[in-house]
Amino acid sequence: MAGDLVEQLDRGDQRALPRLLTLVENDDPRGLAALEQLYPRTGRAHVVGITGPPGSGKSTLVAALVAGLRKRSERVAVLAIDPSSPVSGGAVLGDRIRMMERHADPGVFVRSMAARGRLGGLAPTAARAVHLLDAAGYSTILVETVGTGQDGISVADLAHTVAVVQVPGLGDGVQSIKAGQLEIGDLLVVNKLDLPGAREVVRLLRLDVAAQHQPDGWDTPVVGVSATSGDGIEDVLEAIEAHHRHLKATAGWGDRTRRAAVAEILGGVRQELDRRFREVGSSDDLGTLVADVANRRSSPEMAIAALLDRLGGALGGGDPVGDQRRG
Ligand SMILES: Nc1nc2c(ncn2[C@@H]2O[C@H](COP(=O)(O)OP(=O)(O)OP(=O)(O)O)[C@@H](O)[C@H]2O)c(=O)[nH]1
Ligand SMILES: [Mg+2]
Repeated sequence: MAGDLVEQLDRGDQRALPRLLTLVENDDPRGLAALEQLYPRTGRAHVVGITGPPGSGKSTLVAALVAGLRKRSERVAVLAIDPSSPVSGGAVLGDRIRMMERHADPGVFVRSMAARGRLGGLAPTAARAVHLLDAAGYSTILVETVGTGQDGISVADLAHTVAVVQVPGLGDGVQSIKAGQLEIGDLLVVNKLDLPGAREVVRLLRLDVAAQHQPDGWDTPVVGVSATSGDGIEDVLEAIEAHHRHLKATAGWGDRTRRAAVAEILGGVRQELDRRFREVGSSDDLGTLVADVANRRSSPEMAIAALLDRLGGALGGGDPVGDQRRG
């Protein structure tokens, strides 16, 4: 079945894509088998993360960027992770794209994904989704995510280029920007430029950026935009493209690609370890171990070692030596 879907995708039939994404999101082995086939031909798409506080206008911005990229004949896919936080009352991204009548455009694909509470953070499920979109031939993949900084979730682990969206009225200008948020930005986008105070945020951020040391020779641009009116959208697109060119002209592209691979591999290991740990943790074995520790028949350290032993065996795909002995 996964093979059929891959074939379908190869023929350019995009109907396979939502189904493959669902399989991958559910950690279905058929989805993973399809990815196994598709992975060698991925790595071409430019992955752009759009992150920022709830209600800062990320979805509005993404919709405007999609329109701009389509004018440049780019095929664009959008992955919205944990879209539309209840706090902001922001519209679901799909609605915004539909409002722009892009739903009938085969050059645009939009998908929402819930990542919250998933083991291993943003990677690896989101990374797998990105690979599928890449394999489907989308040249730009926009990933919208609320930058909470919790759960080790970082879009910087996924994207070649990260745009951090800021808005006026968050309090004391630059001071209000969450620590760690600014640093991951390859470009800083001040949205809602039509609102009072926005130009002041641009000015302060520029001062801030100028004071920072840029080790890779990239000068982080600060771009003001009004996503609703479209004012400044071209500047954002140009900054994204300039960063793309910069990465390609330097070691940046390879560095970012390796960084994403590390996050995906380690996230995957953590996810699998967690899953197996839960299996062991809910088994009768654990009850026996707990009883032994409680009765002082065995020490907690011995129980820990016994559990780790079982996990290690499980990860190694069973115990080949033991199997041989038994077989
Ligand atoms: N004045 C003004 N309002 C804007 C602008 N861009 C977006 N908004 C409004 O801000 C609100 C939130 O916009 P969204 O695009 O949903 O924001 P978001 O960051 O995607 O929100 P979440 O996904 O819920 O975190 C909406 O009411 C938008 O209309 C802008 O440039 N100017
Ligand atoms: Mg949104």
